[in-house]
Amino acid sequence: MKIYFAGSIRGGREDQELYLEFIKILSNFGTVLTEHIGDKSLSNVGETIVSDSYIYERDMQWVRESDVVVAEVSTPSLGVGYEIGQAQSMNKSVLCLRRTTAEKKLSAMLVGNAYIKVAEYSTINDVADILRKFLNTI
Ligand code: 6IA
Repeated sequence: MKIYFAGSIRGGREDQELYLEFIKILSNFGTVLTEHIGDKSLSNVGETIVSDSYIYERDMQWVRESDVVVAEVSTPSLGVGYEIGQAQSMNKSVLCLRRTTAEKKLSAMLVGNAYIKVAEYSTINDVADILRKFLNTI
């Protein structure tokens, strides 16, 4: 299974260590195409060696190739929101995960969207359970 994991970059890197945990769990279910999301050295400026258009084309190709898109949405990110919308238009399965303690309320574009599954979690053990249940249905 090819998994596209989406998490905030320019939206803010506060949850970078959490993304790393997600990627570790997701790797048990298949190939995570976007391992860089958990990379500590990737700042909120993003990858500096490659151009924005290279990143855009590459990431959209990975969304096309993926079987499922899993997004951590606690830190609001325009890029993550865009990827989720594109994934929906490509008929991909989409799961969004949000910490119960996240500061901002999640956008109605996701919460009010019947196509997208949104799950809340408190601990990383909850994440493992939610992912197992969701990915085993794909
Ligand atoms: O708006 P954001 O930067 O928070 O968007 C984050 C999402 O878009 C992630 O899920 C990534 O898949 C994708 N993305 C956005 N920017 C990048 C990036 N570098 N490197 C990898 N993936 C990205 C940013 C810019 C750089 C050339 C300076």
